[in-house]
Amino acid sequence: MVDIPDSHPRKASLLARQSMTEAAARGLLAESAMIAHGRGEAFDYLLGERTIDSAASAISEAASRLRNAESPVISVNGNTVVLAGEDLVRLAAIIECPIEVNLYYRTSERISGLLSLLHEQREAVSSGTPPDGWLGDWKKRVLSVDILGADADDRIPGLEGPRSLCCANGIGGADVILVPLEDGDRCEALVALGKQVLVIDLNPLSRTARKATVTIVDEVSRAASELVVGALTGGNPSEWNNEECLKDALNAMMANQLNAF
Ligand code: PTJ
Repeated sequence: MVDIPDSHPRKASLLARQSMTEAAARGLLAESAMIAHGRGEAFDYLLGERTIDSAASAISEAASRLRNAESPVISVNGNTVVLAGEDLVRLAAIIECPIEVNLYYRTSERISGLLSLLHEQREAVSSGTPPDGWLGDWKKRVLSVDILGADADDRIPGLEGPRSLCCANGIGGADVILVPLEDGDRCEALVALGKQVLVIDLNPLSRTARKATVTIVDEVSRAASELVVGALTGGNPSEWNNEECLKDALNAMMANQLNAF
């Protein structure tokens, strides 16, 4: 592990790269995970590596929808567990929903490796400090978070092969799903089932970003930490205009870069 000084302007990005590299060496990531990560980094660079106002609004909207859902679930893949697992465990504890490991490039080794990492993260979060504003028995609540994915007993209709597998008591039965870094086909298939699909994707042009119910155009670890805050403070869902949110993100990227000259 290379020691990166606090003064380094891109410390967070470099630490994320280290975590991804280590996770890849442990076999937890898809072979193309770094390509996906690099694409995300490029868009984050354009954004100025910050949470823009429209993303903050999307985060509040997503938090409200999760709070108001009947059967919410947080779906996680390799990149997401490595970059934002602990905050998503916190979010699941507050919302009282399960987390499901659901992979695009599914192998039994990766599923069990990611489930083990999530169990470790749940243990660490349960003995850590509760988020500001939390009232109650934090440890008990965190340890009650169900971590699903081992027994995929359901399928997402409209998708071929192993990527359609899911859990009936997770994604299969959910009305609202938070899916960071989702692929376009699966996002579309979930929306077609009448589910609300809340995504986190730095690329506002991706098919996922355009098909989702609410798109948070932000880096997954920043967004997950703000979702924890939003889940403890959030209000009611609104009439959400996702297209406006995507246009705002594109404008923010262009304005940010043009201002650099
Ligand atoms: O773990 P698996 O098998 O489920 O595979 C996960 C990946 C991410 C490899 C797989 O889902 C994939 O190939 O994804 P895509 O189709 O490349 O899409 C990833 C999207 O996430 C792209 O639009 C990226 O811009 C975006 N992205 C990448 N890193 C981040 C991100 N968005 C937010 N935060 C990031 N750190």
